[in-house]
This record gives sequence, C-alpha cells and structure tokens, in this order.
Amino acid sequence: MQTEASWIAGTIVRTEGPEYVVAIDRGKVDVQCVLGRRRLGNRPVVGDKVGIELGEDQRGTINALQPRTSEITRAASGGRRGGTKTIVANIDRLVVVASAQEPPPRPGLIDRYLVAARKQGIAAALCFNKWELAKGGDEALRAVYSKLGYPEIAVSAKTGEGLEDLERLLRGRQSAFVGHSGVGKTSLMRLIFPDIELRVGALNPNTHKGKHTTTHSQLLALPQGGYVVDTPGIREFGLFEVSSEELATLFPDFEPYLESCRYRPCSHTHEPGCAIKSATGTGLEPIRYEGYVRLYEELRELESQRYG
Ligand SMILES: Nc1nc2c(ncn2[C@@H]2O[C@H](COP(=O)(O)OP(=O)(O)OP(=O)(O)O)[C@@H](O)[C@H]2O)c(=O)[nH]1
Ligand SMILES: [Zn+2]
Repeated sequence: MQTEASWIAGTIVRTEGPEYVVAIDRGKVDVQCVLGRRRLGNRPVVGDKVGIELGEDQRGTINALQPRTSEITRAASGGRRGGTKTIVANIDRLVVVASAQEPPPRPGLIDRYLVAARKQGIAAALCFNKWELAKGGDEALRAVYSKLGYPEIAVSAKTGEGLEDLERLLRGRQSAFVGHSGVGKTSLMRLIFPDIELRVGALNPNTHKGKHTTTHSQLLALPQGGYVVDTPGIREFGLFEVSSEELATLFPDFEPYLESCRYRPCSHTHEPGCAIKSATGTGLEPIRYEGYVRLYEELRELESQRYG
C-alpha cells in the first residue's frame, strides 16, 4: 500500500465500463485504472481530476477525486423520479452541436442544453455542423442564437469549411461537445485531431438519425492548451434540478421583460398582461417562446408526478 503522498495526479480521459483511462504526466501517459475501495463521494466521469495509485503491473487504482469546478448533469432517461447522470466534469464551455440537415436542428433540444448550462454555471456556444447542406431557413436559426450573445459558428466536418473558427472557439478552453446523435460530434473531433483514431457512425438511411456510435465520453488535449470532450449523442436531455418557477430566468433573452408582467408570479403561459408573451414576435423570437412553453409544461408535469 502506497501512502497518499505517492499518489499520482491525473485526469480521466475515457471510461470503458468499469475501467477508466487516466492521463498522467501532462497527458503524455495513459494509465488503465479501476476504482479503489475508498469512497470518492461521486462516481468519477471524464474530466475529473483524480489521484491514482500505480500498481506493479502499471495499472492504476483511483483513490481520490478532486472537487469539481463544474459538471453537466442530466436526469437519467427513464429515471423520472430522481435518477441523474453526470456527463462530464471540469469544463468551462458547453459546445452545443447541431446539424443543418440529417438530422435537422431541434431548437427544443438546443434550448435544453442552454438552460442546463446556465443553471449549472457553464458558458455555452453553438456549433452548426454539416453546413454544406444548409438551406435557406438555417441562417435564420443561427441568427436567433447569435442574437442571444452565444458564440456561434457554422462548420462542415465533411468539407473542412469553418475549421479555423472551430479551432478558435476551442483554443485554451475546456469544452465539451454535446448534441443529438448523428450531428457529427465525433467527425468534428476527427477534424481537429486528425492523427487520432475515432469511430464515426453511419446514419440510419431512413431516419437520418445517428446510431449512437459514441457510447462513452472521450477527452482529447489541444496542442495549444485546453481540451475537448466528445460525449455520446442522446435523443432526450432531461433537465436536472430546474424548477418550472425558475425556468424563465434561465432564458437570458427573457430577462429585460421579467419585471413587467402584470401578475407575479407569472408563468408566462396564459396570464393576461404577460410581458414575455407580448414581446414574442417583436423583441423575442417565437421559437424561443415556444421552446419555453414546452419545457415549462414538461417541468410542471414532472413536478406534479413528484409532489402529487
Ligand atoms: N454531409 C455531412 N455529413 C457529415 C458531416 N459531419 C459528419 N457527417 C456524417 O454524419 C454521420 C454521423 O457522424 P458522427 O460524427 O458519428 O456523429 P455523432 O454526433 O458523433 O454521433 P453519436 O456518436 O451517435 O453521438 C456520419 O455518417 C458522418 O459521416 C458533415 O459536415 N457533412
Ligand atoms: Zn409573464
């Protein structure tokens, strides 16, 4: 048994079932690890800073988990009553990836990620991939989000268009790619890290949806500092610890109007004299308001299941 002083500091860069891959020595060496017997408080995830004990077989045991600076957690699918899943730790920006086509962008899903990032105190940016397939209306969708002040880029992993913008977006930061399955997160990783072997999935020819090729997150260090985490694509992203009451405060574009509703509290769904509703179509984008109402109703539904 080694003493705590001899534990080696590292970062979890990949998880494979019960196995963890921990990068040590400034990311130069990967060590295959398992969890030790010590209680860590949290289940470690990619991005976590850990202390490992190196065995004689050069495999490691994770004995310590550093406090996280941030994490992205969602409600686990199926686990409507409180199951949660932390996707990644210690990132400073969530890069929400959507594709122009195949699959078409889902503003509702984008809004969920933005709400989750804001709730969990992480900056967000948008990356529209497959831009060589973009149609007329797609520019308008980009404009919705750039008007909100989010850094926002359009790229094509296929043609390489926009790669410089992507590199600039990621440089020096700890980013995680999130988004629907099949939007091209892993393809973008391949574009940024051409020397690393990563599996890219084929789209289902009928639905144009991804087939969930990436089943585990993977962290890759950028040459000029910072890193990028590729996370598995999902179809649904259940919000975690967001109440229906606070939802509007997590829509930054609603902020200028929140104090002006006639009734308070106002759910902004049906009340007369609602400032949010009356700003929709003028100062506020209808697509954002519609997204809000859908999320609000979903949260209400969950709350009524939970509290009866
Ligand atoms: N036309 C076009 N196809 C692309 C582009 N980027 C990725 N694809 C294709 O989209 C499909 C899905 O790509 P992936 O990179 O596996 O998508 P993903 O988001 O990582 O998917 P999951 O691992 O399921 O989350 C593959 O067939 C890619 O070849 C692009 O810029 N243009
Ligand atoms: Zn209102």
